[in-house]
Amino acid sequence: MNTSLINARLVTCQPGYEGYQPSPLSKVVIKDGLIDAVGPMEQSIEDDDQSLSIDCEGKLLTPGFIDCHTHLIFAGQRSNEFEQRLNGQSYQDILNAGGGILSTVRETRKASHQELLDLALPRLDGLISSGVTSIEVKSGYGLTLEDELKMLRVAKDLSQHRAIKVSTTLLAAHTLPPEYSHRSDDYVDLICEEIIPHAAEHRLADSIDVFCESIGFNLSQTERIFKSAHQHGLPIKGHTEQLSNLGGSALAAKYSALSVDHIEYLDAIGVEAIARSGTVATLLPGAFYFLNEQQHPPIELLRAANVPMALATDLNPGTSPFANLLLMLNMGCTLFGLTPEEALRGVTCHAAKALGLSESRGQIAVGYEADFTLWDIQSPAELSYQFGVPILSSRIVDGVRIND
Ligand code: DI6
Ligand code: FE
Repeated sequence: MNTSLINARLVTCQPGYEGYQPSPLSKVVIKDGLIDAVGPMEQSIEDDDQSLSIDCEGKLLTPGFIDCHTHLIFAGQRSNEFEQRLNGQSYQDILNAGGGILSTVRETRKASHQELLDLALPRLDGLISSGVTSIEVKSGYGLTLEDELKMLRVAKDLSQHRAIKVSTTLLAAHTLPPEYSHRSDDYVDLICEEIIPHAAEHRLADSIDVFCESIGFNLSQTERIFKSAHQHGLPIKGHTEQLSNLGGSALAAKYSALSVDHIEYLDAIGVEAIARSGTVATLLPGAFYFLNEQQHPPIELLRAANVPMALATDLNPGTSPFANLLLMLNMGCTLFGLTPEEALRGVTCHAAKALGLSESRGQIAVGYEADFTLWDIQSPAELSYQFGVPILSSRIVDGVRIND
């Protein structure tokens, strides 16, 4: 049976001016979970007589929101470090003293699959309440073969419990685990020779990520991991230029990265490199805000080079404990100077591209997956403008209306 969404004002997020202008009252016909036809209400669109109709009552319908960068799976919390930072210690000091990412690694290693799932679901519900229908989830708090795969399995399991589509990313190269202290190349061997092959073989990862930073992995280690990813048929992403400019983004571009993320310290050469490779620039204003960073990502250069910009929560316990994608639209505009249109594209069409899904998600267009978010607002700028007002009307995933 078909489903029709009727009386919807569409913001399609297709390329071009029209993609941001709300349409007159329209109808979307859905067949087998895909968009089959789109047109104004008065135009007769061929659809099945038995079609089920969902009346959108003149509300605004966007593509389902996509949070393309999260670290949703972890145990414990780090409010103590938040206090330490406010008492004068830096994020790097805390990591060097064995805290930071490593304190979450200790907690996550101890937790079972079920415990990690139970901890993740309330956070996922936060994202869902901000209109999200697809998420990316990274590993990176296990740092052993077994614990990294455990995290990826929990991520895959989320869609058994909520109406959510999940892309998984292996981030074994998040930080050096204590057992490899002073042996970082040996840990990179483990990643390349065991963890990536296993994750690929068991289809647990859709992409491979590296934290390329002085407190993470250097350029030659990052390149080895990118090469191994490609050998196993997996695309790459990078946490690059977050705290300094190492050239990780240009390296990622050389390996046709889907996205480079954070990129506050990205320079003109890096922008040129990612523009050539068609890599998405993923902006993470939650981490910038929470760490009280001063260095802004090079928005003007990215615009001038026509680099697609995505926007995501980076939801994690250390640098962005925020389970709400609408907050990132507001922060993207207020902190980084994005326009509300750029912010909206950042969580729809460009977020889809950052996951390698630009042909199937992130736009309201024939042939695309029937994932939508229905909003009780008049203009799309309201998505970036207000925060905390309950504007979500409902989500539709694969053509099915979800009552969250
Ligand atoms: N950059 C970040 O902001 C997060 N990971 C990364 O590579 C931080 C993760 C954490 O502090 O737990
Ligand atoms: Fe991150």
